[in-house]
Amino acid sequence: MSGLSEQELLALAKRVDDAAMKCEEIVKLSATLDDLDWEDAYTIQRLSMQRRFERGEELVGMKMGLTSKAKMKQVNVDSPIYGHLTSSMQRSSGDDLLMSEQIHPRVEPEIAFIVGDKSIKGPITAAQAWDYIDGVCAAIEVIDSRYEKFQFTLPDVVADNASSTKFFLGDVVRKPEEVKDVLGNIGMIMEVDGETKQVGSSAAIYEHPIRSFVALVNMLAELDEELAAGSIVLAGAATAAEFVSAGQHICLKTDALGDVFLNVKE
Ligand code: 0L1
Ligand code: MG
Repeated sequence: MSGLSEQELLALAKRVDDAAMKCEEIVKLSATLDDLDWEDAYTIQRLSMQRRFERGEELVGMKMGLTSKAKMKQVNVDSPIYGHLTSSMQRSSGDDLLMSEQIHPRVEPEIAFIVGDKSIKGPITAAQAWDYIDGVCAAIEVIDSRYEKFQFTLPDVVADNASSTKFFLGDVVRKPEEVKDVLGNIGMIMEVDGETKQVGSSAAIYEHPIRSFVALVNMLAELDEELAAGSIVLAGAATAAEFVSAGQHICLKTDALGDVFLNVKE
C-alpha cells in the first residue's frame, strides 16, 4: 500500500530528475519524508524516467544493482535492485565521460547482455533465459548518485534510478554459445591510468551474471512487466566502484570479452 499521494510522487520524481539533468546534488529524499517505502521508490523511479521519455530519450534497457553478496550484506538486503537505461546514457568503448555532465561519478566493471528479438515475460529459469539472449559483452557502468556525499537509504537509491548515469559497452560481443561455459568466472581488472585499481571476477555478480538477468526478468514479472526485445541489461558490478576525475584514462580488461575504455574529460 503506497504511503505518498500521486502529487507527492510526481514532485519527488521531478526533484531527482532535475538533479540529474542539472548535475546538482540534492538532499536524500528520506531526509524530509517520514517513510519512503520500496513501492513508492520504484514509482518515483518510473515517473522520473517518464519525464526523460517526454524529453525524447528512449528506453534501451535495464540495470541491476547491489548484486554482490558483500554489498547486499553491507546494506542489509537480500535482493538486488534495478534501474532503467536510456539512449542518452549509452556510450561505446573509447568515448569520453564528461565531468560537466556528472556530479561525483564512479566506475564499475560489469557484464552486459543484449536481448534478441523476442521480449521476455517471467518467471523464467537460467536455462530459459539463454534462449532469449543474443549477445554478451563487457561494460563499464558509471554511477553518480544524485544525493549529497553519495549517501542514501535503499528506497532513496531506488528512486534515483539505482544511481545510474552512463554506460560504456565493449566492442567484443560474444554469442551465448561462445561464452556460456566461462561466463560464471571471467577475470575483470579495472585500471586507472594504467594502474590496477580493482581486480574481480564475474562470479561476484550475483554468483553468476545470468542469475542477475533472471532475477531482473522475475522482478519485472511480479509487476506484470516484460523485458523488451533488444534490451541491454547491465548485470551488476564485479568489484567495488572507483571514483574518477578529469584527465584519467579508465580501462576494464577482461579474460574473455576484450577491453572497454573511456577518457574522463572536463
Ligand atoms: O550499480 C550498482 O550496483 C550501484 C547501485 C546503487 C548503489 C550505489 O550507488 O553504490
Ligand atoms: Mg552497477
